[in-house]
Amino acid sequence: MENWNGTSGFAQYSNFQVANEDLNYKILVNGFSGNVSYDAMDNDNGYFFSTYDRDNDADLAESCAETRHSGWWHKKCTRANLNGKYQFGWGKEERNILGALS
Ligand SMILES: [Ca+2]
Repeated sequence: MENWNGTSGFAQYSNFQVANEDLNYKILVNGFSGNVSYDAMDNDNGYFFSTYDRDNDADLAESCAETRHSGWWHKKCTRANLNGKYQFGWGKEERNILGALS
């Protein structure tokens, strides 16, 4: 991944599992390694996949898929958002990567 100032980094997981449709594509992800400063996917671990028309997140006040412009394993809402807009601002750029790049 690369951020707006050209800094790049990576995150790697030794375990990455997605359940079937009956379980709303629940994600189990762990075994983080990489050169970003934290594991942003840890926030999403154990959550269900949400889309614009399937609000499966843990935020009762909003649809994270709608406000974050992405289908993702949103919790409340997310720290990593690889399907989201690649943007600087409203957010922080960290919303679109797997961890903070230094
Ligand atoms: Ca919601």
